[in-house]
Amino acid sequence: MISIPAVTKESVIKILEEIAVLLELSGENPFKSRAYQNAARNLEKLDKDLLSLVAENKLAEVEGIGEAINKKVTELVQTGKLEYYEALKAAIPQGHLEMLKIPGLGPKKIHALFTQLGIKTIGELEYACHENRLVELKGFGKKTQDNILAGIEKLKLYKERRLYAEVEVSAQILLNSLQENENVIRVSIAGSLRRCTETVKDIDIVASSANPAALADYFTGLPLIAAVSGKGTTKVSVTLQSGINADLRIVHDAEFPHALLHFTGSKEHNTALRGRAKNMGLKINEYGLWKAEKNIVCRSEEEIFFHLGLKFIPPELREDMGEIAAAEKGSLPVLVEEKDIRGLFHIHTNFSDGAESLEGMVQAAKKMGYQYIGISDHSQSAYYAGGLKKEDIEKQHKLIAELNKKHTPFYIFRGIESDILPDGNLDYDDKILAGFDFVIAAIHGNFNMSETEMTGRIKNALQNPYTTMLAHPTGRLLLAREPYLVNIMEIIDTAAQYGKIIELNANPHRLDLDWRNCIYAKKKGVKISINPDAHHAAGLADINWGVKIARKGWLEKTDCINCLSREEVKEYLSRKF
Ligand code: DGT
Ligand code: CA
Repeated sequence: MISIPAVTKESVIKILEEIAVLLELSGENPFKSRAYQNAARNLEKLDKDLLSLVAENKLAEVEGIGEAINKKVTELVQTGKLEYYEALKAAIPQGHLEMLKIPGLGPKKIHALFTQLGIKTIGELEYACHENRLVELKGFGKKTQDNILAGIEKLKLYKERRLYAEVEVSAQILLNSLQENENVIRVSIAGSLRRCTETVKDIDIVASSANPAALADYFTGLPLIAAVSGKGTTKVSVTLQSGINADLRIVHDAEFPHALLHFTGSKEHNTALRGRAKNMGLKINEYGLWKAEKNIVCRSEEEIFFHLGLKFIPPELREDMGEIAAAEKGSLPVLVEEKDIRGLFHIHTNFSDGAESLEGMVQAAKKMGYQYIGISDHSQSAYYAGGLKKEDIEKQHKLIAELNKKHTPFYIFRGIESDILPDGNLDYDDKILAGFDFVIAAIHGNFNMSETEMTGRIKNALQNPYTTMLAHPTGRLLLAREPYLVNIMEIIDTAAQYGKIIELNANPHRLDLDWRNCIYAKKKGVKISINPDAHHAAGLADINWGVKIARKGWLEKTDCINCLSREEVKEYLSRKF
């Protein structure tokens, strides 16, 4: 019997989207590519089972699925393969697929570079830029050439780092395996991962052991590990199958707290601690703490901080951003925890580009123990994401009223993620805006503005009486897209002046508002909403990454709007109009 690989709706959508890009890369008629994008979007919204539709030969009845695409999806579902896709992929130079990762370089431009200059790899492209070949090229110019060069530089930098969420999962697996081993006395994650930075270079682990050689053998033999680049009794360096590098430091148990403090960092925090120790007549390093050559025994990090006259500083705060002064005064924040979160705003449903029904999202949030959610599908200008028209809003509000009755005391707030138009206006007239419990204002297009223009545009939106909060304030996609030009301090000041909330988008690709600016927002009294921006039920769990970054941004539960109870949120939102 031939076994057919399992095909899911998600994998079909992904392949259709890839075909759309491959068609553009091969210079095909743009309509053809758009047809595949449309089909993918319509399948995303489909609330029927795709595999049954194919089995019943009813797929062509779905909007946006023409005869050609029907045939291809059917082939894919029935055989687990698609000849057309395989052939397209094989015909595209590998380098063109890699070039797609250069910020600001799309498939159309890559095709043009190929036909006009024969460029097949990033290296050739970089060379062509240095030779100024793009300046005179149709559709390019000096500015585009500069942007592409800057993009290549970013890509090189991006390659060295990974998203926190991606690395954390592997690190936990390593940690669990080490905790199980009899040669380990104490073990902890260290480095940027322990400090919860939004991107990390590698995994740092510190362990104490009475038998370092046996521990090194055990570690290098773990199934996750693909290659060993260094193996001694104090340090083992490996590369995981996913390409992530990991360092394990092995120390005597008496050194453990000192090594952990040192390898947690940050470097700046360590330097500041060392300076403080020196002023107190102490010496500190990764092996211990001394006063006039006499070793001071510390069994934990708490005890090291104690001898330095400091309260314990949570690892997230160790960035030399004022934490040492606060620890001295005893004024460190009581950081927000995931259990403090009472409800979630910024949730999409299949009314716009979400994959789940409204009730599906309600059930998922209830199961996670939340008291309420705030639904915010896209607004009308976001046609690419199925933005809501007036009739859709009425329909959604009717459904919310029914579900609120059915699921009492759980509560659904009626919201919208309104595009901020280029002039700073929201995407509906005041009469429609007045019908929502909350409005999230968001930039989704027209990114290429000057800093003054973009800042003015967002400030306009914040001054709108119907705006409740600002979504992903810089628009960055970590390691993929730089933020648009915006004066974030001015935005925070304006939010403070008009009593508006700023989102901390919890999607691990965004984590925007940046934690460094959370510190400033808190100082200004601006409330933060930690929002999952979920497009499917599993996306609600992204709240976890948002809480980590909120902690790193010094936020306490009183700073976060979604730590309020259902009744408090009702009261808060009703005050606004
Ligand atoms: P990453 O890996 O770039 O995401 O960030 P970290 O902080 O994990 O950096 P990494 O892996 O180079 O080093 C881990 C820790 O070791 C770092 O946070 C502090 C400590 N460390 C490393 N190099 C130095 C140094 O030159 N001076 C001091 N004081 N500490 C250092
Ligand atoms: Ca590191």
